[in-house]
Amino acid sequence: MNVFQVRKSKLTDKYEALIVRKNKPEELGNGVFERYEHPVLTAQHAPLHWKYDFNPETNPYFMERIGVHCVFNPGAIHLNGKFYLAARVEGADRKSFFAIAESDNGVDGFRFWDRPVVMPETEAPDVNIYDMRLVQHEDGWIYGLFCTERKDPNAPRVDLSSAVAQCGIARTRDLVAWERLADLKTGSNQQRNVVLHPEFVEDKYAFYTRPQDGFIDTGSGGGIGWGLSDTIENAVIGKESIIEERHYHTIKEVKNGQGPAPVKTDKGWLHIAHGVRNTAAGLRYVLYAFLTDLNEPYKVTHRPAGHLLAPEGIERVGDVSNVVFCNGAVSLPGGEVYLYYASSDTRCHVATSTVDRLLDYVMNTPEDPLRTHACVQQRLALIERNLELS
Ligand code: M1P
Repeated sequence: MNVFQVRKSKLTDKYEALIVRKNKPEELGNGVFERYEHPVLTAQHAPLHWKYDFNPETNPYFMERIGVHCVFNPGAIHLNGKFYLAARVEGADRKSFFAIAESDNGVDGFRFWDRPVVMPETEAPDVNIYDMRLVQHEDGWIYGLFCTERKDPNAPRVDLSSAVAQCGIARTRDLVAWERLADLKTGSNQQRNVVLHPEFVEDKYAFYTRPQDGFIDTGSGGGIGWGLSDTIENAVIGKESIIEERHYHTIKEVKNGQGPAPVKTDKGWLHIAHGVRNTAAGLRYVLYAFLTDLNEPYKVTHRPAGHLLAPEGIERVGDVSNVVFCNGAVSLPGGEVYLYYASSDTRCHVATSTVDRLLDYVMNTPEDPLRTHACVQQRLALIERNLELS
């Protein structure tokens, strides 16, 4: 066999072994959720035919022609008995695109479809698109809301980093054919982490937003926002109110953002979000949870202190280290919940739990009293109760 044949055959075997690899839950977690031994999607899950030229005449060394750098921040949905992730695939050229990976059980066996998503452009073409939130809306469509990024036209000529981020909207019935709608209009210069609420509120489409002054800094954008729009085809939010604020010396002091669309439970809407704090080593992203009222989803009813899930072990290392980020979750009719999160802008993981356990967590974890002395009192109360029992 020549180089081409040997390399192609070995790489194909390695790829297949990765796809069929089983994934085991951790033995003893924290009781709230289980992490899993392996990531569910990585750059190595990108099919070989996305990267290599399969023609021995034009690629005698079986070299990668168009590399895939990382696979992260997936949207998630459960359809017809299968789990689908709309992953953010970043090419070696730094452009992100969406691609659908499918699994029967949601924890392993994720395999990308043969072709990535072809997302139509608007009249102002996106330079980059990422972080899709998939939502099955009660109007019957599946929506994908994502960040659309274009170069900032007002940046000085020498500044080739500044961008304008806004919310792109597309809809589909099958995750294959996508209809692009107009980008969301709000009063904010920049938007990221915009999520469609799955039900109408006051007969309107409802959005969680994250207004920000600059591309990175939220500035006066004080947290997770909320707004309504009469239509989805040309969605416009007139009044945007902050419903979940960031706060000094907490896990969300620098910024926060809604994760996937919230899960409906009989106690309220269960939200997973990310919170960002500053450290000497840079920004640290963790996941946290909160509950909002069933009829008024913009009213937070329970706010457990601190993080739900923080980067651990290998999760702490990657392209943007010390980051966990979640924009996809699946909740099944039996109450099982699958949280898809990415670590360090590099790979995708799953954590499993149930609606009951997550509700117990959000409703019975005390709120952050925001001062050390009060935190010690809170912990002492637990200690005293436990000592009496032992
Ligand atoms: O690099 C961490 C994350 O940064 C951004 O999130 P946010 O707008 O909340 O800071 C996004 O670019 C996200 O994709 C990325 O994972």
